[in-house]
Amino acid sequence: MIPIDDSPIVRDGKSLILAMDHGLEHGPVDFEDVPEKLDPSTVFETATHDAVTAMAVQKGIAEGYYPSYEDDVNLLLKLNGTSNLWMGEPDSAVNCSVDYAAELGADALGFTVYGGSNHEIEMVEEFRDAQEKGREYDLPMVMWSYPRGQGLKNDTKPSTISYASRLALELGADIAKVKYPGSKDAMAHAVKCAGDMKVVMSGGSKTSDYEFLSTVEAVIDAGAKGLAVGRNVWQREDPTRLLDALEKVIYEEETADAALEATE
Ligand code: FBP
Repeated sequence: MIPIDDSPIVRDGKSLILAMDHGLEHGPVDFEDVPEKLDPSTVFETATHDAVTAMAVQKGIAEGYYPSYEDDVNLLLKLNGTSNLWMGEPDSAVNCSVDYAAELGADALGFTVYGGSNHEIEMVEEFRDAQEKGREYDLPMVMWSYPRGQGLKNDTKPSTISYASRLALELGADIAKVKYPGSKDAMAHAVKCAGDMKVVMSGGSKTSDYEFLSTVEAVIDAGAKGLAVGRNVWQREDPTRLLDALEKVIYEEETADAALEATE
């Protein structure tokens, strides 16, 4: 962990990372209800909102679309990723080098580690190479810390999420992106396990405005430093309105009720 409060991907100590790597991770199915979002430019437009501190994409999307947005959006280059077509034990191919991410204008790096997978050892070794190379460019490293694999029946139980945040600290991440462990107390424990490293919540599948904002309110109360979210923003009809509300909950620490009322 290095100090990253001066990084462009941090605003007032917090981050809101808009993720759009789902076409690789889940496939086009995530765009079925919002087919216009298959055009990555539409999500880059959303990422120009002041609340968004970085947009997380894979190399191909960065190559093709980031040049038009580099003045308005901070780039988080996701270095590894796997498709849903892969049926083996959780693993993630390294699709982009740190050198190339820097060349593409990355402000930060992203890397998935599936702790507990039978491929954990190789994934952690790949993470080591990326993390150390990233230090040469002073690029913050966000770990998608997602314990999963044949030995893990429940990948969101409190002890698993605490382990996920601790593992990210020990391996040298600057931000750990973890799933919501089901309660504010469990999130507070995961935050504590991460020491001074920032923990952000992973969005998950789309829920109602109120349900989502209430969960974000709970994780901010628990000491988390923001959000890395995809579907709960860009699958919405009006992503800007939700980002207006998220801005209030994350940076101004308002309640979900107050944020919704103010943005109606
Ligand atoms: P969501 O907010 O849509 O859940 O996106 C966050 C994210 O980590 C994406 O970066 C990634 O594509 C997806 O979730 C992976 O989710 P999972 O591995 O749980 O299917």
